[in-house]
Amino acid sequence: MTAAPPRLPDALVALRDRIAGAPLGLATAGRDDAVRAARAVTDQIDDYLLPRLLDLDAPLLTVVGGSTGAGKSTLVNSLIGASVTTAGVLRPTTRAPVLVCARADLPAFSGDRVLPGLPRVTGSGSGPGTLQVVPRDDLPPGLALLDAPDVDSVVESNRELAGQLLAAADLWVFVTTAARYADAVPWDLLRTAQERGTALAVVLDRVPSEAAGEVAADLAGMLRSAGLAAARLFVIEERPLRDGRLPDDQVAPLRTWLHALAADQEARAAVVRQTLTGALGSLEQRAAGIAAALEEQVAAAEALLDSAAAAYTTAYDGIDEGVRGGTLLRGEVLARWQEFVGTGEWMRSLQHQVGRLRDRVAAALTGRPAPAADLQDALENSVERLLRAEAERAAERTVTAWRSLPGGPGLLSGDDRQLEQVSPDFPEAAAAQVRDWQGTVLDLVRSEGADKRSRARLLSWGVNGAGAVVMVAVFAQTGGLTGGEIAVAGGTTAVGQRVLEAVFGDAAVRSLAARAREDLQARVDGLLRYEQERFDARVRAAAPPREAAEAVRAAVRDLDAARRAGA
Ligand SMILES: Nc1nc2c(ncn2[C@@H]2O[C@H](COP(=O)(O)OP(=O)(O)OP(=O)(O)O)[C@@H](O)[C@H]2O)c(=O)[nH]1
Ligand SMILES: [Mg+2]
Repeated sequence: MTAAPPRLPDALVALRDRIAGAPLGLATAGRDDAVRAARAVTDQIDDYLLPRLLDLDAPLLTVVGGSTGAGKSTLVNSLIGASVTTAGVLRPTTRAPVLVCARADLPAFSGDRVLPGLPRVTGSGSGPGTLQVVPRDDLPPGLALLDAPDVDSVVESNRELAGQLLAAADLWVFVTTAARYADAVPWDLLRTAQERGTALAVVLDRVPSEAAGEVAADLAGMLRSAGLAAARLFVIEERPLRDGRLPDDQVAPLRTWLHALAADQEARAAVVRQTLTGALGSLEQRAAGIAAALEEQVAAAEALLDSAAAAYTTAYDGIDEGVRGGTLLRGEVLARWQEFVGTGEWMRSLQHQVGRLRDRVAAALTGRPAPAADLQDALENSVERLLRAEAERAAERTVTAWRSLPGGPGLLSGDDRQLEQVSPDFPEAAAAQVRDWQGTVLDLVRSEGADKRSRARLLSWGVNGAGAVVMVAVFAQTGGLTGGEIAVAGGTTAVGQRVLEAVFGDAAVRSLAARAREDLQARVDGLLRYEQERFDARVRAAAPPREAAEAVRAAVRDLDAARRAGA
């Protein structure tokens, strides 16, 4: 048995929460559109759909919207017959919307039933971000008029607010003028109205009387080709204003139409149903667009994470190769090693005389502790340098890759210089890890030498010296050196191994070196993970979770089920 479909309001709340909760933080190609769409959907659910569904009989909210300076405020004042909203010569004049309703309808609009994000103010002087509510006895109950800011404003917040208000309308009264009825932005909104089936009336304002017929016919033709033939068209001719208001004969037809709508409960309900059905129906496609953008973000996030992971895996491999391949034994380390066991010549001549060599090493270790410490220091520096160089290269590679990946540049902006380097505490952390590793190696040597026979030898050699030899053995596991270095380092390996084998036996040496290498690998892994995490964290903070798109789609399916169950 399947669960009962959710109630429509619950399904809407769930969809709203899914969409609002999904971050679209990566600057992918579809991001800006998706952010706008997400905002529009969540706003329309809160501002219009939920309040309307919860009270189907609430007064009709008629939003007067349209081009900048088209005369929207003048029209509202003229319809009421009083100056309830400010008209003016400066653009834009209307920044905070003004809602005019019958006194009896005041409770329907004074709370946060519709447009809950806009705090209500009464009286004049309302600032941006508020909704001024004006009760009037001369407006019939059942109908409210909202004077909106300009849809094509130079002020972005005005444009956004105008769009939000239109989405909250039961009925749009769209005001344009003879001069600008073909402008692009208003037509984008009219197309939206068509797509959503919003109830619509169009006012062609400020028409020179001699051109009224021609312009009205042209606009009517445009409305027809846009699929908006059902929209009522009202033509208002350009006349001198009286008290800032239009002559009554020009506004009478629109006023009569609106008042008739207010008086006819069935007609009003039909308008509500039309807009409501259209808005609900539009959600599926709008949400699908958002889900696609979420998927695009998830894919982009994966590519970004993959490129960071690849760069740091390369670093890990590079370090491992450096550790096993003997490259660490060059230069300073090699010099200290030779100092540690004696001269290179001595080493070569004694390669096959392990017993004597052991004695010699023992003497060196007990008599001169300094070379063991020097060798350890040299090893430490050399390992640190390798770690740092590889970590730095990984950071550079990641930054370079991100520059050309979708969403990448946005994550780098600001401090990519710093990201291109190792993190500030890396050198210290790496040094600490290498030192700790050396400590671990010494512990391994100590515990390996726990049986009586080896302990005696070990004690005569000193743990530090034996540890240093294990470390050298770790670094010379597979050789891999070229040219003249082979002889020296090969000898080094041989000597290192033989010295140790003489103490512990060869199986023990192999296992010691293997464990020492594993321990170092784990430390390197930890260090690099920390470095990589700087990149991963940015992606995680910006990108939606993998399941976000499916969650939106599931919410749409639930909404669909709720609509069908309610129908
Ligand atoms: N002569 C004449 N002037 C008009 C008419 N309609 C509006 N105006 C003037 O045009 C200017 C703009 O009118 P508003 O009503 O403020 O226009 P609006 O569409 O509300 O403007 P915004 O709120 O800025 O988008 C004002 O100075 C009005 O007095 C008209 O029909 N005839
Ligand atoms: Mg205005």
